[in-house]
Amino acid sequence: MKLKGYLKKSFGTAMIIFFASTLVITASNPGNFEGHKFPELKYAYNALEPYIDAQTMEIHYTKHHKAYYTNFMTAAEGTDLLKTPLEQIFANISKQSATIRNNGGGFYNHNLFWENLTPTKIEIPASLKSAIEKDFGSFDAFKELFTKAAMTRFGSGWAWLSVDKNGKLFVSSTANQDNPLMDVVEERGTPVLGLDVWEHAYYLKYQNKRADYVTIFWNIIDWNVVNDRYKAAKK
Ligand code: MN3
Repeated sequence: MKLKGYLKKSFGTAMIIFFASTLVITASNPGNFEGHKFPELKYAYNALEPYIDAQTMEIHYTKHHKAYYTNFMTAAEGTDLLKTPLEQIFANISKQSATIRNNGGGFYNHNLFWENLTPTKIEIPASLKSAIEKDFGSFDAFKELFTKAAMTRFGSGWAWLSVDKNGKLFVSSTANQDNPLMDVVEERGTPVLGLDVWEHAYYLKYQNKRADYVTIFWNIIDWNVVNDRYKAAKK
């Protein structure tokens, strides 16, 4: 009896220590963040042809995106930013330099953009489709709004589909490399789909015809990725 009671007590103590240490680990490692990594592309440079040509993809990924990443890492060197997920940095981006804002934004936005794209046609999951229909009236109304956001962004920037703090979907556009996670933009939320409307994203194939590039975008969206992000943002 005595031994049994002792074992029971020490098991309880062990469990308390176990849970306490789990809590400490969780608190110091939000989302198990392991540092800022330059992502691998999940498809070949020519995989999105004829919609996006191989040369544009290669330059965009190896030159533009890589430069944002490198410049961000250089500016972040020796600071806590190296240990902070981009989402958290963006929430207080107004307190950071323009270098961190532009390059951290460029690094994150392109990560999201490549993940959004697919060489294989993917139908939109029914649950996401009905969420879009509920929040915009119809899928075509959403498409029209998104196209307008992409077309009317003056100069360089992005068009977004995001989830606001009430779980509602909305369309917006941001300048330069800003995004809806930043505390400096008007309409804030969690982006689930983004379109790069900088000229470097389309100029080689489409020249000045941004409208043609926005039109082909609908053929190469990975709706499963968008749906996963939507579900995560709603939690
Ligand atoms: Mn770009």
